[in-house]
Amino acid sequence: MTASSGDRTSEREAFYDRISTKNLTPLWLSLAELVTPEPRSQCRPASWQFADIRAAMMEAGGLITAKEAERRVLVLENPGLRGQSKITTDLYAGVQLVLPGEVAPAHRHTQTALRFVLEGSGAYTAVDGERTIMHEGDFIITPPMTWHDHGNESDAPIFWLDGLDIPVVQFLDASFAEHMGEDMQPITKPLGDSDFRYGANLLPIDQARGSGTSPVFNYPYARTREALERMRRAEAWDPCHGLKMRFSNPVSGGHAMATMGTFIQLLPKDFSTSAYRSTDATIFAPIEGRGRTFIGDDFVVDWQKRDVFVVPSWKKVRHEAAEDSVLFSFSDRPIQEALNLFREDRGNA
Ligand code: 1HN
Repeated sequence: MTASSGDRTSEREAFYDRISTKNLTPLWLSLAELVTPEPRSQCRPASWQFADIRAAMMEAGGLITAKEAERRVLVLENPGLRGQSKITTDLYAGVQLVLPGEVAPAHRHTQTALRFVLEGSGAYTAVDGERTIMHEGDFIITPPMTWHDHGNESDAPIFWLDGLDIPVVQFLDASFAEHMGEDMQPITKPLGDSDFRYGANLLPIDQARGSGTSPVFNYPYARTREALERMRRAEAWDPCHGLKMRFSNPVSGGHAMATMGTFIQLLPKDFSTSAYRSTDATIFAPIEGRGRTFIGDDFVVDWQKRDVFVVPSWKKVRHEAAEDSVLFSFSDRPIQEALNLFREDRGNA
């Protein structure tokens, strides 16, 4: 064999050691790992059953209050990324529980958050002076640096999936956070204000193009579900996605948030999708139905409503719906699109 860049002669080793003291290191030892022909991720396919999460959360509910914890959340850690509070290489996910009568006090931070309500109805979240009531399947956003607090005035526990761009902000060293010092922020707007102002295909006449974050902050499931139901009648099925829509910012037409793309997908009973892969590792949370998803060559998830599973970058994914199913999902797609890095492979579909 001819000498490769990685062959370690004693002369080379001595050189590497010497330059190391000057904080220098040879690229030729790491180039192949840095610039790979295809994504090579530590992120692994993984899944969580809601029954397990729920049981652990109820136990957590007996150990610490939402207020003491600030946010009573169990982090969904990717098995390939343990100890890093990541569900994918650049996204965070957790499940939050607010028990009846509890509050999660007001704070704000540069990280963007999304909520997807898994179980329960009637709790509120407040974002910059406006409350919204949370229902199962609602998708709610908390834009960067907006004050937010949650409370549950209903008589049942509420559970939701939190998705945040924490690892992105960490990578950029751009984390800022503040406590308001109050359980509840002052409410200055009526319920539904941002929805009727921005969510009715109308915009204020002098509305600027905006900041990349939607002024609508609750995308209620009732309306989303109705839209999917109307579209299914047209039978406009995509072989890779069934019927998949993205949540949009009505001001820009872009994604609802700058860093995380969010999607809702209807798969009718007995629909099987064609193999698909894309560079945006994606977190899925079914909210209706039951089915099976094949990820890569050897990972199979049997999922039902409220479970969570993750598809790493560039792993082939195929869904089979055993019943009419609706899947919420999110990924870093807006970042990849903005940087011209997003790629997908639809097979021949
Ligand atoms: C956060 O602010 C919330 O507001 C949930 O509900 C999870 C995880 C890390 C940092 C901030 C929330 C969070 C979080």
